[in-house]
Amino acid sequence: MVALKVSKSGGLVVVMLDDPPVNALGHAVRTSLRDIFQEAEADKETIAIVLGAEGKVFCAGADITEFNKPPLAPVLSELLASMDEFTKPVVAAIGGAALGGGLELVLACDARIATPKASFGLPEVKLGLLPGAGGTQRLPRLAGAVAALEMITDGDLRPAQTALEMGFIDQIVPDEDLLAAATAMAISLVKTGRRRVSTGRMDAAQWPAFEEAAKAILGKQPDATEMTAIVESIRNSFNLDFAAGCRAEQALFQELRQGERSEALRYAFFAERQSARVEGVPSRPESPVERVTVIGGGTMGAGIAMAFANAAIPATIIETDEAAAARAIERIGGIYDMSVRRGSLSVEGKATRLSCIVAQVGLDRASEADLIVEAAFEDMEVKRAIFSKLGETTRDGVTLATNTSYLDVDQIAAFSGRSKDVLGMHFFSPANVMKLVEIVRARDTDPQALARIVDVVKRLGKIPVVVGVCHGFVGNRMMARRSEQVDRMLLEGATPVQIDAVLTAFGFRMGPCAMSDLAGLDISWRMRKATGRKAPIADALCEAGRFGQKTAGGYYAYPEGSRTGVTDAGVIELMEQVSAREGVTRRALDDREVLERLIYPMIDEGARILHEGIAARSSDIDVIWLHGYNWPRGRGGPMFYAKQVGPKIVAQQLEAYSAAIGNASLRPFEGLVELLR
Ligand code: T1G
Repeated sequence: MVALKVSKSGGLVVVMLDDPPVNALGHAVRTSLRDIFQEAEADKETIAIVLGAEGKVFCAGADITEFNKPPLAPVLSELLASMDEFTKPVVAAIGGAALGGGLELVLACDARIATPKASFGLPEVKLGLLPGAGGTQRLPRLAGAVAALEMITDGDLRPAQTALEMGFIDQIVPDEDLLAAATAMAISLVKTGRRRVSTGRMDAAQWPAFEEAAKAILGKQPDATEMTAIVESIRNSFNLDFAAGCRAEQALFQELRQGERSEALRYAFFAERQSARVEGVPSRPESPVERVTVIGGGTMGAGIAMAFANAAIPATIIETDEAAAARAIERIGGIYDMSVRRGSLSVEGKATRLSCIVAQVGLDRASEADLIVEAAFEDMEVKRAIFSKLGETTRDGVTLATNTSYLDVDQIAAFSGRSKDVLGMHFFSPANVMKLVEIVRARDTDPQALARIVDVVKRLGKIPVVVGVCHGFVGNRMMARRSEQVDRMLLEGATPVQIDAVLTAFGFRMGPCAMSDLAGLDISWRMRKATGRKAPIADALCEAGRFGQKTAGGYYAYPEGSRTGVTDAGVIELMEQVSAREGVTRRALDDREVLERLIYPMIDEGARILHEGIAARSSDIDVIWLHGYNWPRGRGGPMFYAKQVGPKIVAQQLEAYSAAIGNASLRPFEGLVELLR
């Protein structure tokens, strides 16, 4: 039997899912399950079935790779519906994660026995879908409508104990007793008869609480089509009988499966898992990182040390003097205190993590670690002093990483005299929270050094993306193209409100003007001055002392310390003056032009980055934008979006805007269409 291990003894058939790595219910597995169930049902000697699984994951649900194609029979909903016709009980023995269709499979069984390691979830919502094999009909009938709604709309895991309290599993037993307990339950059901999830309608008494909960959830995410579908489907469990409810659920599922949003979310799921695979780099390092030293205990350094401590990897912060070292520990303590107050960390958890961090003075103390991450001031002379010292004082094979966000990593590597051990680890602020790490592969970086860093970034629970050396690497380099157009469009007549509204309507949590005000306009002003680049509007704001929230005014005004910007007539006036000075006649820009001029130049830069080999795959670029720059997940990423819009359209529009405003920098890269085909 493909992907199944089957054994028979004394009228009992034990079916073990066995399709590593996650027992996904692909076509072959579904076909085998159908065949073995039919065989067992027809076999007079068989009295009951126990369904278990090999491996740490019980079943990750439907095979997501099949969703881009029309479904092949038997589809899961049909297979599970056929189980309702059986005359013999089926008992699930769950010793790992039962997710999506995997949970729906066990809900279609007569009883569910789990171990403490088991967990349960319906994460379809994270793929822009709803459960499509009876989950929205069976779970409410077992756990109640409100509890089911919460579980299906948040898509998060529930541990076995919670599942028992919610009422959709029957028993928790130790690992070693799982099969025996499931067998005992099966035998007892042979005597008492099958237990089916009721095919009747939901108890109407639950309706008011359900409607109230549904209203709250829909209010929070009005655009998430899958949320509306989930609510509608659970509503059907009140208004339709079971079979009709399942048919309606399947129709909603197929509709969402073919939608752009789910396609983008599924793409993101696989892109995130693929980014850790790097050509020429071993998937397992010979010597994994066991302890780290972080040079600099400022905002980034402290966040980086916390990221390691949160993964129980000891971190030593190196500072220039005792006071700075004490400040670093104090800053970290303060951040953990906030988490404790918010209830996302226990007091014990804080103590454990803090015990993983020490702060010391002097670069000589750095050599104990097998990875050193430099997070000092963004100045090449500071990098030279640190890396030449580290090159002398640390042993061969210790990986030396720089957290620079734009400086030349090859040059920094040369300072150390050990360039094979040097690379970039570009964390995003706050480093203890943001999931992305852009790993910058320098000219001479040893593949083993890369393997160690890709491995340790995954152990931090973060997403590694390996990129080449260029100014701003991938993310900031593409962001620069967007910022250039922000300034240009403000010069031509757009307003900060319009630009931010267009991008938030597209799905970003914050627009570029509000984001610059939050980060501080003076940071990029300093960089422009250092590299001789101009941004007439932003430069004028900075010359007027408007650095953003920190000066109570940037693109917006922030009266009385508020953190929400309001339009400032003074800014509009200043922009009109700069336009006049620059000889630009202001005009009204429509939202489509604003959106396309914000996003298409980034896509163009992404194509250049691919062409230069700075990024290995367009999906890597998308992962960087999803996890480093809050690109809306339901849009997949800039390169994925380009494919949805059509690379030809992107190139044509860039050509058109370049001609219309006489701005050569908007001209598309000649290889764009071919590269994104
Ligand atoms: N389909 C296809 N491939 C899958 C898969 C799935 N459901 N789940 C994982 N993989 C691949 C993954 O791409 C990777 O491949 C490898 O397995 C290991 O995964 C009808 C509609 C189970 C918690 O959303 O959350 O059921 O990169 O690296 O960290 O209602 O995978 O090695 O080539 O993530 O140990 C709903 C998705 C489907 C669960 C394991 N199910 N999976 O995490 O390993 S929709 C999900 C996960 C559905 C029904 C509906 C995690 C995991 P590769 P991994 P992990």
